Amino acid sequence: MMKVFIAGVDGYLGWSLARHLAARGDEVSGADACLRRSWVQEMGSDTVVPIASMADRRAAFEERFGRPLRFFEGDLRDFSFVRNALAEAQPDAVVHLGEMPSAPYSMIDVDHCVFTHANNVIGTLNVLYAMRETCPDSHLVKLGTMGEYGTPNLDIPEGFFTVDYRGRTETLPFPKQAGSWYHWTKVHDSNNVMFACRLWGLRSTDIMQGVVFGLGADEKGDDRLNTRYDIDQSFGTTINRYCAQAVIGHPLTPYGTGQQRRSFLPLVDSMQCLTLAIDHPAAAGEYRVFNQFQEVHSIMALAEKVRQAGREVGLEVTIQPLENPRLEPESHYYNPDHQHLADLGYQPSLDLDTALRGMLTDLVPHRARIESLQSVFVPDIRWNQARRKVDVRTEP
Ligand code: USQ
Repeated sequence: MMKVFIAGVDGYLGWSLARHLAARGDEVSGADACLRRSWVQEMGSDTVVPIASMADRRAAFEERFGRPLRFFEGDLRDFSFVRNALAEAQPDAVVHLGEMPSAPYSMIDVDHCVFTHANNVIGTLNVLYAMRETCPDSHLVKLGTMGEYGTPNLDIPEGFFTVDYRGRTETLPFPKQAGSWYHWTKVHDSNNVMFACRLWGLRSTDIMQGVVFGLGADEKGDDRLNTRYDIDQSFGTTINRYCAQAVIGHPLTPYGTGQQRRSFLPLVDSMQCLTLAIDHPAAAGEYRVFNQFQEVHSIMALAEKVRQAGREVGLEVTIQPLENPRLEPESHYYNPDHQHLADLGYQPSLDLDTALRGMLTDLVPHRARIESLQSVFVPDIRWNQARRKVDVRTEP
């Protein structure tokens, strides 16, 4: 039995992980300001799979797992809040998922860019200082992103590579070339976490995770335990949007030529991998990096896969590429390593085609709700346009 503290326990990944760990007998605590709910509303959207209030989630959690989820409601930007929560929880592992996770949201205007930086970078610094003060031997599992690397014209190692330069050799962090203000906050976090490990002997695993997809419905059918599922341009990831589009007959929306390549993994495998990291902590003072994904695909190839999966479950799916609202290379080399998690025993739990058919089937009961939200399928946040929209949400 481990004691695990999840920062961001109300989110898509955080709530799934709380359930996953409790089901195997871990003692779970967590913090959240529940801001994700407001950000998605700000996008004019809502979770397609309805989720319960945190109070109802906790009641259902205790009924199911026979022990409470110890919940700390508050903001990671408030250092004394973080310190007090960790001092009380005394976790073996801190899983930090408590960040603003959307590239498009961070690109809306100066307010959203600055908010994303303050929220993510300051929150992480507070977690690091609070761990040093209250639980310095605890293992920090920090959620980074594959997007930290960008799409260099080189193979991408797991965090570090060895360079020969002017007759000397050194192992160095792989250069980061993030593609949005959000992705840069993760780079800044990585640097800060790496430095804290060196400075104070903290132990940390920095997870470079690919794009996650899938529904996190409760397997025993208690709706209060469901995880959210977003489909808007900021918080809905590609495959989740494609599958929702497919079930209502909306054309799939690859951006531009669709030749952008990304790494992907299902939500259940994200849980499997985070658990492997928790169960195999880094050594004291060690900062290590795991690239966490199952497979690499182009955005257009994925659209074709969703079309094929749709055909197999009786859905007529069309594809209508949209002008790319983002500034990103559409034709590029992409070959990231992912050996560390495999070495710890990660085995993909299902193949992509099976996963897609399952998602389409599971989304059919939510058709009416997707139809009512379908205006969010058309993106209007443009990377290269400066505009100011001042209602950034900083309160729940
Ligand atoms: N895309 C489309 N059509 C859509 C939505 C997206 O073509 O309807 C394209 C984007 O232009 C991009 C790619 O799909 O080329 C991925 O976009 P995404 O929205 O699925 O994912 P991204 O913005 O990269 O961010 C997501 C998560 C983020 C995480 C990241 C992992 O929101 O939290 O860090 O995936 S990674 O992509 O590896 O950086």
